[in-house]
Amino acid sequence: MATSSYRFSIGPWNLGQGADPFGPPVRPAVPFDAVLDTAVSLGFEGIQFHDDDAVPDLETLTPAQVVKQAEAMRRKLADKGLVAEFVAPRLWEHARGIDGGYTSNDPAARAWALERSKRAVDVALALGTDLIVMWPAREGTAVRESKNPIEASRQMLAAIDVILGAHPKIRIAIEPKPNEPVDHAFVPTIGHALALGARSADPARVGVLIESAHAILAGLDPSDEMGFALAAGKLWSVHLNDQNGLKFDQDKVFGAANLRGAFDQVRVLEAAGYAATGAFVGFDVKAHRTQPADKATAHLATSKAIFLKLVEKARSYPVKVAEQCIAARDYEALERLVLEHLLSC
Ligand code: GLO
Ligand code: MG
Repeated sequence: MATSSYRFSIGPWNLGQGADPFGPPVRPAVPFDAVLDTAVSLGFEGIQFHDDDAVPDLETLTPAQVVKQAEAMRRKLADKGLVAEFVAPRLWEHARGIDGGYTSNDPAARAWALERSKRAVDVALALGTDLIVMWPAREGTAVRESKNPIEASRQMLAAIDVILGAHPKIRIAIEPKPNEPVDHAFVPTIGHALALGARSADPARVGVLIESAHAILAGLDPSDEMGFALAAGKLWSVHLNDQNGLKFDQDKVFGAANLRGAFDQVRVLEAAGYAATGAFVGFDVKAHRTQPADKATAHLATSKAIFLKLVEKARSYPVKVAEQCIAARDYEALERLVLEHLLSC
């Protein structure tokens, strides 16, 4: 299988303006059409959407108007040879989602979150995708005693069922993250996500999106998280990136902090035949604040180039020698084999 058989995707937030909690934007906003052109020029076929990336101001529109605008977006994508990968209801930026959506302590906010998620389903279908990504950003607490975790778990499950109920074809990929913006999130790992999915009204339609950095922030190995989901046939998308230990979510270039860890992720995707499933490889990376606008796409190009080099490394891995090391239980020799393979040209 050619390395090019992987399908790559990006979201408009991966072309950000460089703001961080201590400084304002330093680059002009990238117009949506320029996002699409960048995707095409870098060889990305899929576009990831928040619901309001696809239909700006969707809160002010009727459901019919929302669908009409999403259909127009689908035509715009098709004109450029692009497709929509998924739609994520962006509950965390709206004022009503300040305390979370599905798990807010305000019943009116909870009702809003469910309605907004149903609109996101409309947007997804009109864009031609059946995949909803659920990143439960503010579904958690900063003050632990402010929410009841038993009730919150039930509310998360009920939200999944509402989204599944919105259309018989719709699938949900839960993207767990243990913290940020909240201190403790209610669905922090892939295990939690799959357990919720298994209890949903239609487990076959609930899977996961694994982001490397989110697994690392949970103290877990991303390739093992992927392996767990792949064994269950539930890895429906990935956000590859990197993360230097336990701190704020860095969204570094894939492989930038731990090249061996990146290799292990590619290896497990290769072993499972991920490319053949048709699922996308996304890079949830952001350009450093220091980058000027004309160099603020390099993080995407580099992530993709490193991924493809690691695919070659996975395919040229000396499997027979590795098997001999394993059979002899000589894991020191295996360690050296892996390191030398990564260093070889
Ligand atoms: C943030 C998340 C975020 C999501 C995106 C799609 O940490 O990774 O980028 O992936 O909003 O829901
Ligand atoms: Mg992500």
